[in-house]
Amino acid sequence: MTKTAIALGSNLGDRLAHLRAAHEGLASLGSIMGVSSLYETAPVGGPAQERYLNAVVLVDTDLPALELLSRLQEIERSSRRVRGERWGPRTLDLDLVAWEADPVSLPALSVPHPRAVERRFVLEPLADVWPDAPVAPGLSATEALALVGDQDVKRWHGAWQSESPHLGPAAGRWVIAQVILFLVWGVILVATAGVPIPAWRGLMGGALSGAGLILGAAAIAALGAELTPYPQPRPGASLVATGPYRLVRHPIYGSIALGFAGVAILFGSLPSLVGALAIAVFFRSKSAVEEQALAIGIPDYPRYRDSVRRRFIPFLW
Ligand code: A4P
Ligand code: MG
Repeated sequence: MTKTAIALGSNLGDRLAHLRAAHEGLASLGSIMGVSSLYETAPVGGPAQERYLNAVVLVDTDLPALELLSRLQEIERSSRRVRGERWGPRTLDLDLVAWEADPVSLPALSVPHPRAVERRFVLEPLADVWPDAPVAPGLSATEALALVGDQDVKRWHGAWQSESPHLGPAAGRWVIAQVILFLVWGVILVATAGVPIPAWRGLMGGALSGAGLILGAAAIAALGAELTPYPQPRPGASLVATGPYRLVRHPIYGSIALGFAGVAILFGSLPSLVGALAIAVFFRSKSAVEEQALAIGIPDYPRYRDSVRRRFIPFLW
């Protein structure tokens, strides 16, 4: 049995589904000894292309080297991999990056993979599951990792083979930051509210908060069971592409920002109005993070996002 690290990469089609299919295929080559976290990575080399999902799977296998390579290529073909431009986009790439055996350098196969040592998208997941993996003579994955620069590599939490990748502890931090922001906003409002309320402020503030309320209620109704307490999709969630706003959580954020602005106007509090603007900016950042998770778990999401530009408040933002 030879412990062997296989690097998985995909940046075409349903990337996560391709990686999951590869994981299943690899299980037929021996026994799976470890599965790294999932990483979303900027493309390295080749033409301008979409971001990759990368991971590493450790397999203990009896297969001879070239037989193993051809089985990997067979798995790539079952994900309809088409070999075009070098380093071009691909549904699935399986590279043999390192093993617990002598290095080989054949025309069709070099192990360790000659470029593994300079690529964070290989080394980070590899170090997750096999920190001592030999990636070059006398160099382990962890040592090589300390030498490579800060390439754009983002780690996702969760067992990607079966569950939706998620933000991990960062999700909770976003929620806590939001609660604190709301509380601070409330304190500022109480401290600076102006009464009595003249009619124009009542009308304008009331109309804005009312619009926020309607927008929020419609968005919650449209999301139904897909509404999440945390900024990440539910396992097995599907894209909500119907209903009045046809959007994910953004109309709820838009409605809260609108509502807060309305209340600030109602009570004539300029600081709270500025606070409502800050809340809008906060929601924009939070939703950008959420969209990254959605783009992994729901492959239709990026196309959908490009087709719906004003996702927070229809016609406005
Ligand atoms: N080959 C030789 N050694 C190996 C090995 N250790 N494992 C030969 C697998 N194959 C090996 O590979 C070309 C030939 O390499 C194979 O026929 C095999 O005999 P390929 O998969 O047909 O083509 P390729 O993958 O485009 O070429 P190459 O040079 O292997 O590309 P790389 O180095 O694999 O890079 N950016 C990000 N963020 N994430 C990625 O996953 N992947 C690449 C591909 C580029 N940029 C990327 C990513
Ligand atoms: Mg390859």
